[in-house]
This record gives sequence, C-alpha cells and structure tokens, in this order.
Amino acid sequence: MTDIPAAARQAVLQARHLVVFTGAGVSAESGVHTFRDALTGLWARFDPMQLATPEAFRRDPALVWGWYEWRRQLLLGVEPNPAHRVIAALEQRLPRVTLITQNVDDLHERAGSRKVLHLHGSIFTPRCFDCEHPYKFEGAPAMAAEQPLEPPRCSSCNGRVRPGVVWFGEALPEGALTAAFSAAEDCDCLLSIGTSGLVQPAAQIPEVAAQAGATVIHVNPEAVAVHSANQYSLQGPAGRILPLLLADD
Ligand code: BV8
Ligand code: ZN
Repeated sequence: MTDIPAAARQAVLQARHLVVFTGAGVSAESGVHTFRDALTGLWARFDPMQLATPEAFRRDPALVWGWYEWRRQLLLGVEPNPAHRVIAALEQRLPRVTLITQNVDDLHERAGSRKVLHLHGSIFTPRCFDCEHPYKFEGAPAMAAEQPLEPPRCSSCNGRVRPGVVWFGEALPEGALTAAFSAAEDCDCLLSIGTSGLVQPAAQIPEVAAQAGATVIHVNPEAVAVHSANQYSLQGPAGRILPLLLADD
C-alpha cells in the first residue's frame, strides 16, 4: 500500500486554493487509452503528432475523423473511475479548487466536477474546419470498427466538420489557458495526476505553481523527478492513490 506522507495529505486537505491538473493517466483506469497508446490497430503505424494536426486533417480528413470517432465511441462506453470521483469530492469539500485538464474526454464532468478547464478542447464539441460553426452529433458514432470515416459537412458552409480538440501547432483556448496559469500562480497546492509532462504549454503549469511556492504533488505509476522539499511523487495508479487522500476521514 502506498502511504501518502502526512505533510502531502495535509497540504491538499488544508489548501486555501487547490489546483488539480490532470492528463490522460487519470482516465486510464476507466479503460481510456492514454494519448500515446490511443494508436492501436489501423492507427498503430502513426505517431500522434502525425495524426493530431490540421495538416493531417487537410491531407486525409477521413483517416483523422475516423480515429476521433473511434475514440469517441470508446468513450461513450466507459465510466469515471475513483480518481475522477475523489477530485469531484475535493471540489465539494475545499474552499477553492481549480480543475485543469489536458484530456478531451468528459469523465471529470460525469464524475460531478462542475468547473473544468479543458486546455486541449473536447472530443464532444466538433465544429466546422472552415467557418467554425458548431456541429451537433446525432446519437452514437456510425461505426465501431477502426476505419477511416468521411467527416460530416457543415450545415452553414458545407465545409468539413473537425473534432473540437486542440491539435499540435494550434493555439490553446485563450480563456482556459489564462485562467489555468493564474490559478497555478495563486494556488498553495497543486495535485498533478497522470501526465507525462511532455506537451507544451500545459506542461508548464506544475512548474508555475512550484515557482510561486505551492506544494506540488505528482500522482503517477512512474516516478516523477521532484526538486524540492515541498514536492512529492506518489508512485501508483491514481484510482488507488487518490482515495487514500480521503481515507479514515
Ligand atoms: C502550441 C488533443 C503554439 C488532441 C493534445 C516541436 C515541434 C512541433 C510542436 C512543438 C515542438 N515543441 C513544442 C511544440 C509545441 C507542441 C508540443 O508540446 N509538442 C511536444 C509533444 C514536443 N505543442 C503544441 O503544438 C500546442 N500548441 O504550442 O501552439 C501556437 C501559439 C499561437 C498560435 C498558434 C500556435 C498544442 C498541444 C495540444 C496537442 N493536443 N490533445 C487529441 O487528444 O487527439 S495533447 C495530447 O497529448 C493529450 O491531450 C495530452 O495532453 C497529451 C499527452 O499527454 P498526457 O495527458 O500526459 O498523456 P500521455 O499518454 O503522454 O501520458 C500519460 C501519463 O499517465 C503517463 O505519465 C503515465 O505514466 C501516466 N499513467 C498511466 N496510467 C496511469 C497514469 N497516471 C496515473 N494513474 C494511472 N492509472
Ligand atoms: Zn462551415
């Protein structure tokens, strides 16, 4: 059983302003591929950097749209896991919690988190690639197989519909990014859960909090290098570690 150092537990439960920063690892125990392993079958031969870009969509819209519809379809069949639920419980319990996610799924919302800053958009909010007109899904995706799929057309300009995510080379949503950085500067504790810390500028968030003097706690099965007394690396799956924060309450 992984113990949580008392000082780390205390820093979370007594935070004046807690920032929770999540990556694909928080959804792993719900059965959602982390970003790097979302490339199996047909997409196994691609590097996400090759598929999750506007250039890839221009070059082969059906391949890219097919990948996202396959991922969306998988997401419709999974549930939030204990990690998502503890995060939602912390939001109820603490004076101020800012939840920032890199994920494009809706598992935080489905677990009860009310305010979620999506730095990389959402797979559930497609829009027109040309005029940005929002597109409304009708029901579940057309197919379960991993195959290219022609994207639908925009009702206002007939352009192709694209996923509502932020691709590599695209700017992050201004509002969410500004709110995320100011929360990181203001918080006294930041809980970073399930992220490889590779993707910029999101990866700077824990660093900004640490520079501002916050206690930074990483939750990841892989050890995360920590550089000072008020940084912790809690090694283990989030679904097992996070409930320990609220245990014997
Ligand atoms: C921008 C949406 C500027 C899409 C995503 C060189 C070349 C080209 C670009 C760059 C470059 N250098 C820097 C850049 C910029 C680039 C970047 O960072 N590239 C990196 C990779 C080198 N960034 C961008 O392009 C960003 N935009 O910079 O724009 C700009 C400014 C103005 C105007 C125009 C442009 C946009 C980045 C956003 C990309 N979109 N997602 C989609 O999902 O398909 S990022 C995508 O990757 C995910 O959303 C996620 O955020 C990220 C993967 O990170 P993780 O979430 O950490 O997931 P990962 O799989 O990597 O790791 C999972 C972790 O969980 C692991 O650590 C694992 O150990 C852990 N884990 C596993 N199981 C568990 C667990 N943890 C806990 N419990 C468990 N059970
Ligand atoms: Zn349009």
